[in-house]
Amino acid sequence: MFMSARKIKELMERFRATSILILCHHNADPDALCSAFAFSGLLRRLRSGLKIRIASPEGISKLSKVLLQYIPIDVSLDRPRFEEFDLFVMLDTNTIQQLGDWGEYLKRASKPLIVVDHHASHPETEKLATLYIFDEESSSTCEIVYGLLREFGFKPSKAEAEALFLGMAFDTKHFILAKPSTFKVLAELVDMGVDPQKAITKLSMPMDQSERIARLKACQRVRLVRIGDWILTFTHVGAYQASAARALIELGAHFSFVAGQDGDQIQISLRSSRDFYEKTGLHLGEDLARPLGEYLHGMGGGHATSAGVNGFGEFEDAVEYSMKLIRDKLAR
Ligand SMILES: [Mn+2]
Repeated sequence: MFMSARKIKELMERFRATSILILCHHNADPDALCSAFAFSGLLRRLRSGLKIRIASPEGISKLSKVLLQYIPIDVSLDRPRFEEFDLFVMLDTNTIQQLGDWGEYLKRASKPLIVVDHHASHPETEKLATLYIFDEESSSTCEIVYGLLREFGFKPSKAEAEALFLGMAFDTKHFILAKPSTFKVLAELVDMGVDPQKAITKLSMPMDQSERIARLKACQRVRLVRIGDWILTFTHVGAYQASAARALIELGAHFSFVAGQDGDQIQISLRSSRDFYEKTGLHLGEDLARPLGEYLHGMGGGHATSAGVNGFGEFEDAVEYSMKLIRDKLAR
């Protein structure tokens, strides 16, 4: 992290960047959206008159839409004309696959790319990025962006402070996953005028009827596998895979695998409990999602207890291969 701020400045100068495209991952969550907002503020402080566009492929999440009422952020959902920009920034996103088909446009434009992220780094992204700022220890991309603002000696505006607070609150599941460093940053943001109780209520949203049904259907179809004392769950559902995967962990599973199939395409959400990761050492992003993504001719990655895969293949086949990977890891 150290010296990252200077590298950003150097890069902007080296490429004489005057128009910058900031990209969030598809279905941008509050961390992606809020970090994009704060990062655009950082860039504007570095150089006046910059043309900055924030864009999110395949829309933004429902909760992010709610936050747009509070955060003055202009996010474009249409595919930008990549060739019009001279610098790209990718936030909270560790593979260009998470940009959907925009990833190809980004590659083809072959312009300098800054990646700021807190997910496990991906070798392909390492190759693509001109500057890769990642910190897997960080609670959120917002926390990293806050660190960058401070490295420059910039004080976030009230709106930026609030946005950063919301992104951090969201990614830490309302501070359950917060680290000591997170609380230090949060305290500073509160000093800047963020009302934590007011802010946090902006993140609660009633659950959709369709999400409830997807979660319950996923539960109904669960296949239970027990390995020693570990309870593993495998299931599939047409939508809300991530939500269903979380729900299964809340219900008591140590591990959940929820796939969604669309023709020959398959997307999989993986979650595990903290103790499962700590006692088995199985890192979902690295030990499971990445090799499974390769196996399915797609891409996978993520965190220790939360990861995702996009690829091609059949549910049964993906389950079988995952079981093999898990058994191998647990046997060690
Ligand atoms: Mn994040």
